[in-house]
Amino acid sequence: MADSTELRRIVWGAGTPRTMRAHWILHELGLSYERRLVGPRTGETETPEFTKINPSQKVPVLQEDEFTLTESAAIVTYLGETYGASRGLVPPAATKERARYYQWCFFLMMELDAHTLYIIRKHADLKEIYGEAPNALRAAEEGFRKQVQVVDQRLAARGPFILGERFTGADILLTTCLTSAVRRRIPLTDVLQEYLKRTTSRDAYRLGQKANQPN
Ligand SMILES: N[C@@H](CCC(=O)N[C@@H](CS)C(=O)NCC(=O)O)C(=O)O
Repeated sequence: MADSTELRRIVWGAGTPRTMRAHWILHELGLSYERRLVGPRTGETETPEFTKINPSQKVPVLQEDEFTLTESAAIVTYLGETYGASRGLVPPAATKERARYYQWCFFLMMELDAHTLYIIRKHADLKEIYGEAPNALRAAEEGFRKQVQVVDQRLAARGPFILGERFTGADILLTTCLTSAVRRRIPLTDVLQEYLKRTTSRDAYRLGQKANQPN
């Protein structure tokens, strides 16, 4: 584990499944950090101070001294690799296992998060802001149901976690996608519900959830 005792570490953002990913991995690693409870659509991500930190005006953001990192999957992978390699939170670089880790991370971020759940969130819950888009909504829901079957089959065949025996950063990404789906009342198979019970019963999940409270 890299020595992190001298670093000032800050997580910007709380209250969403994507910010949860940063809080959760930090609790898996037992690393101390400060929280800045900036919330989306509050105007707080649009201040000049925050825009300097993340020009895309989005959370989460991780800072370690002068180093600033955005994108929840990148934050999980960076922290997991830097401080959690001995626990296998991210498989070793330049191995087939790492390639498989990336495969699942990119799949989850594109197929379950950006292309589907985020579209559903924007054009259902937040339609007052982003507008109604029934066709996009239907396609997103269908897309989610289809792609989540791939995860279901993988877990049924090669679980208990998405890479097999070991819990990794990819499980943080998957769990937070599935909890979003549950919130949107998208039905999940028994395999996925069992998986969620397994990952959300971790102490670090509970602590991360507490830290992810917006106030
Ligand atoms: N791909 C980014 C997405 C980040 C993102 O969309 N964050 C939302 C909250 S979940 C946000 O900050 N939205 C602010 C806004 O759109 O005003 C990640 O995974 O970190």
